[in-house]
Amino acid sequence: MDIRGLAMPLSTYRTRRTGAAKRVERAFDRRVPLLLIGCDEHTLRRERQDPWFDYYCGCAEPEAALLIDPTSRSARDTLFLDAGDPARIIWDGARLGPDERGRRVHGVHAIADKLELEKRVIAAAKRAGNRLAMCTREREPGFQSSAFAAWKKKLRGITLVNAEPALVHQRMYKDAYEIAAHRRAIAITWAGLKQVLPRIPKLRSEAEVAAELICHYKKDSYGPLAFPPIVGSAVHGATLHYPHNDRPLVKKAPLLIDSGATASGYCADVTRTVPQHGRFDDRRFREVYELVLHCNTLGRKHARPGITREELNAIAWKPIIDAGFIRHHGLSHHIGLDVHDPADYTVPFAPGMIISNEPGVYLPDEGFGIRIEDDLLITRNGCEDMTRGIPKDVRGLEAAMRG
Ligand SMILES: [Mn+2]
Repeated sequence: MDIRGLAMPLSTYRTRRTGAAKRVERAFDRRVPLLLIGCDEHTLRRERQDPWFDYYCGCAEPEAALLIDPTSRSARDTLFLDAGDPARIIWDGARLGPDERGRRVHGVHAIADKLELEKRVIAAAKRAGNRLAMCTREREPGFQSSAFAAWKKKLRGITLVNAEPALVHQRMYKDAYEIAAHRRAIAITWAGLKQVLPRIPKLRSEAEVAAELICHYKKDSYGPLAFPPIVGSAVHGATLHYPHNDRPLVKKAPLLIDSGATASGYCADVTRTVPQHGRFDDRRFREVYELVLHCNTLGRKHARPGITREELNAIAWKPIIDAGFIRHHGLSHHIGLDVHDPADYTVPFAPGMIISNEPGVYLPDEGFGIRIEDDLLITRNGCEDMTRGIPKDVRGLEAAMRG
């Protein structure tokens, strides 16, 4: 049978789990077991593996769970797999089961049947003074947060604590493998944009643009998209998270495209805004475009170790605010397995972090919105614009649209 998931070396997952156990212990002043729940079959097929679960074991099997239990004498890291129903194999394909093979493939200390999970979790929590750690968040909650809520209901007499604020300090720093995966995601994204940009004058609708992009982003591995593309023609480009992509293209109007492929689960997040006929000949649009581009340049120039997100915001948005426009969103978010990666923004930027650089001006009354979004890797001396190969100045974009 084919093994899926496990994008990183097994040693990476092991090191991450050791780091997680340490961070949880530090955060709660004692050893507390950490429980991470993998997606159920339905969510996994529709979306992707939960990023927290993926980060700590890379397991792509449905209905799995991971218990990192530093109070256990015999085995700290136990992966729980669903034995599955043999009659389903002809429908869903073979699965890795809770046996020695599953244990070896995932490089964990122990493997157990999913049916054992609740009993084992309760025993572990009891050893830790009736405490159990899981991950949850209020903004953009996702699968792990639902699991947190479900277990909170289920567990009586056990205090469920949120490990996410402690664990984000691991995910904020990307290693060489993660950076390489991010680069691949950007390369796929650019390959798609490169094909689709020159076709825009021939296409009729936002839907056609979005569908062609998705086709290119999926060609590599049929992996998930970083997020559903935002393709906003004219006034729809002024809706920050425009979800519909169903209106006709408007000749000569600006078109905002915010999209990204993934590679090994890591997300690219890139926005370009182009005139649909391929020329920046509208004076007003070009004037606002150059302003946004200037702010994007400022963001890149000042993104470096030691600067906080708020300090970078103050610098990069200033020309937009001075020109009398409104700032509707932040310049940067962390990017990783989640396109909006969970992070602690009180920590200044540091080498290994990957952040977005995305100033924008949104003018629904004038019938357009402009956002120019790059992915920056913070380096020792400043940053690397990982998306620099994707044109963003007027000449570069006009050339890209000529094909
Ligand atoms: Mn973004």
